[in-house]
Amino acid sequence: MFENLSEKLQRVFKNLRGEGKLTAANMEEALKEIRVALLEADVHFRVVKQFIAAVREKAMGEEVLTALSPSQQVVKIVRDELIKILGSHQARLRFANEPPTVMFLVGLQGSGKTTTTGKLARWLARNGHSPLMVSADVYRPAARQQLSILARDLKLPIWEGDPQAGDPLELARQARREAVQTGRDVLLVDTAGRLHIDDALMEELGQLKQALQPTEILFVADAMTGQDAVKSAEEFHRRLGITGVILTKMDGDARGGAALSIRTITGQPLKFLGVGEKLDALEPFHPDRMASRILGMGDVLSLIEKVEEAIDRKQAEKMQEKILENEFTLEDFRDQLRQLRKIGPLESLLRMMPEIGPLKGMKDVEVDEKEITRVVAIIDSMTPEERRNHMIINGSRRRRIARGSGTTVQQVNQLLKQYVQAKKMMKTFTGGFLGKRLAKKMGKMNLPALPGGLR
Ligand SMILES: Nc1nc2c(ncn2[C@@H]2O[C@H](COP(=O)(O)OP(=O)(O)OP(=O)(O)O)[C@@H](O)[C@H]2O)c(=O)[nH]1
Ligand SMILES: [Mg+2]
Repeated sequence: MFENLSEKLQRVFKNLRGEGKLTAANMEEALKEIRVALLEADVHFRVVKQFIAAVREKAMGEEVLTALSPSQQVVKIVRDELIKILGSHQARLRFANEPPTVMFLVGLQGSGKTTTTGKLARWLARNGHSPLMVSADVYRPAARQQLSILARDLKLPIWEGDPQAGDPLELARQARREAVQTGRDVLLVDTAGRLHIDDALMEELGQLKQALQPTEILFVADAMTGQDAVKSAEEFHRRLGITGVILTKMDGDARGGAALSIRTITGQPLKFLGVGEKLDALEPFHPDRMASRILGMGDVLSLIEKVEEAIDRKQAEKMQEKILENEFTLEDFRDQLRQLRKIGPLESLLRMMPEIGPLKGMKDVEVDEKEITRVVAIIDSMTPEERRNHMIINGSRRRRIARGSGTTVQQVNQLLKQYVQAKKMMKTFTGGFLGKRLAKKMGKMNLPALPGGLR
């Protein structure tokens, strides 16, 4: 997602780099290109207009008569404006004063409501809540079954009710009673979708809203449908009142226009992104991170979150200390590799990283299960002393290790190289801070500090 927009914006910045200073002429040229890039990314024309006007005003304003280079100025202004249209700060889920908090997931057919109900239940459970799910989609028996299967996979509770039940209202009420009785603090209500917004659907959702007084009405939209997603969000908000949006299928080749438009057009924030079919493919939406992603800085923060979720916290802290002390040994490397297996395909993680510093070129590294097994075998064949200090592993030791692990000296060499590289990489992003190289790079771009003490 956003690849084209990223590329085009970077080209604009690059062109400006040659300019001595910002003038009305070169700025207008840049603005024209930014405008085209946004429209091509399927951003709503009203948003584009507003965006361009804001960038122009800031760029031409007195505040830019500074020592900054034109390209630096424009990157900063564009980034700030991107964050603004994306929502300025992270919009968190709200919870009722008195549990259970009721959350509806609404939207058109096939937008991802049921899947997202499961993902959200998982996310809530992992963030200190105890969700109960219910499907109020009585029109297709398979719809309720679909959520039951997800609940079973997740090992999270669902109110199934009478399989023949024909009244969504009754089902939802029963589910809330169940939530109260079993002390569940969030009730997630998956609702039926329609091909188009029609009166019957709105009527039904209106009744459900009246009866259950949800704290959140989350509009689930398929990002691939672009401006149609924005239009239906607008319509749902007008007729029902939504409290937030979840854009699904952001892993596909959506151009990103919906994500960039929805906040301005509906006035309601994006709260989560669906980034895959699996149940862990849900990310809280962070405007600043998205802006960085669009500007091609990669999404280091999301990456760190993912890594941290998979890695045992205590162990991660211990590891962080070691890295800081530069005591990250081959043994730790082996443990890290074992942990990495839990995170998922390394390539998809690497794709999220910025193209900078020691990470450059790492994107082509493919780590498969077999390789991890081999690496673990090699490290197991070392003596404890060798594992603590790789510098002592000379030629004859390498030959012995290769023999012991059933590998070749080349493979041992390769592993040692990878270890040194990993050591550098770990230093770059483990533990919630970015390495010196990234900080330096960001300093050059004159970007404001990232949240979470990332600089
Ligand atoms: N790639 C990708 N697929 C998704 C995502 N979210 C949902 N899907 C897929 O989209 C399809 C429809 O998802 P559902 O959750 O059944 O959609 P729904 O809104 O409940 O559909 P109805 O109940 O028929 O209205 C399924 O094949 C999901 O696997 C996502 O973030 N990424
Ligand atoms: Mg469904």
